[in-house]
Amino acid sequence: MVSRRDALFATIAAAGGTLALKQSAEAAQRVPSHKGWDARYSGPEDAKAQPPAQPGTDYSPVWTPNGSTLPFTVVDGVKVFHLTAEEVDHEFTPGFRAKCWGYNGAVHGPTLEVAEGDRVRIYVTNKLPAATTVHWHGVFLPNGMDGVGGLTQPVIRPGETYRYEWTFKQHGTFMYHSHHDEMTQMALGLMGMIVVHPRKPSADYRVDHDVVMMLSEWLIPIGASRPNPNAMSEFNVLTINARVFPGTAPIVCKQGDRIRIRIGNLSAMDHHAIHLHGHYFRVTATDGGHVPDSAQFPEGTVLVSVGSTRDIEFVADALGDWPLHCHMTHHVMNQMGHGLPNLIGINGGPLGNQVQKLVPGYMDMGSTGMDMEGMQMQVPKNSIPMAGGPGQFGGITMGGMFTVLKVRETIGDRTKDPGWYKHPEGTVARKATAEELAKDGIVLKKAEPKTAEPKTAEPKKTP
Ligand SMILES: [Cu+2]
Repeated sequence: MVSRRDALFATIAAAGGTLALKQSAEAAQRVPSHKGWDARYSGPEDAKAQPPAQPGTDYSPVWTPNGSTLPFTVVDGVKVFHLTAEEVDHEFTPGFRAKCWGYNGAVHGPTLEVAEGDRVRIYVTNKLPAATTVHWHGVFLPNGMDGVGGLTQPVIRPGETYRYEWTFKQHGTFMYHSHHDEMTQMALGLMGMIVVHPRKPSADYRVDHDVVMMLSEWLIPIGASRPNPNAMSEFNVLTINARVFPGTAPIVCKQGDRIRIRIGNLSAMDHHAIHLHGHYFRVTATDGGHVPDSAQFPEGTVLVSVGSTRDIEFVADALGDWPLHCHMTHHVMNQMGHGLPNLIGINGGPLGNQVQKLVPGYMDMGSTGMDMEGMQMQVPKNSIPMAGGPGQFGGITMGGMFTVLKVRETIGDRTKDPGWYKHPEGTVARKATAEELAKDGIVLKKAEPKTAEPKTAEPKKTP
């Protein structure tokens, strides 16, 4: 049966004239090899554009924490988008900004959200001082739309506007990024996420909260106003959607919600092991498509390697404030956690000032680790302390690639922070009392007084 909308669209497409021709030319560029390999894959042979899918009606829109979704207009049945590459004064967390490169005034660019079968036309305007291109990472499209400077198109020079056009033939989580002077341009932030919804969502695709996360990394020397794109290691700003904790918006959900988090990684050099507390999840899709149900297995940590995406899904069944973070410990530290001299075991005490003269960068807190017991450390202008921010029980000693999954019995707006979890009486770890220790037979040894001479083992006699 042909719906009124389909008929309307067919009329518009016919009036457009060249669209059908363009699409048959595109379809001829790829053989339908995937059909039958994955039943969910609709395949590029279904190249015919469908009526533009509408958010809220044809799909449930995703949410990009600390970001936004790219708006579109519809012209003759084609969704028209406009990206402008430009310099952006970007805030990583309150008190810490840098001049980066982004799209439409944002770092990273807004999420490009469409549905399978959508015909899109994307204009890219270059307001950067250098030539650029946009590559649509993971997306099946005509070779000449792939956005690789020099290989598939001329570069977009400063001041120029280029036009990309194709029909989305697959669904899933993908990314877009500059594919010209990648080392510089991606290090400065030129990237964003692409979400393509299935045209006919089956029941198992239903989620209550569909969250988008781009992982990336930067080297921004303390006090510097721009990221250093020449870095190959020693990245000191590790971000989720270009924000560091405590500047990362929490993921808020109602107990029992089915959650999907679409994670993409366009870091320069590092993979990220994203770990979720209090829950397990399944990897349901990669940038190569849906993982068949029979191939999914439960996980607590997913490795998102550079240049890949992973969709994870789980039921948020446990109330509380649960960390979601990279498990590489240097990736949950901010600027000042890197490159410090090792002072573990050194008792600075009143000598701190003298040590400071001898050891550049010395700060007293280095001698037992990085915990500041929630104290706000004095930091240089436009920089962030090495670790996180205040929590309800003191300082949170993690920053960087860290956010919080907040599961509540009742919620309002999923995009608003509900504050810290109110723990039921008797469910929080606390200091043990002497009576409790005695009752459970725990005997604490008194610390032995320190001797001047360290004890050395008797040398073994050789027979
Ligand atoms: Cu990491």
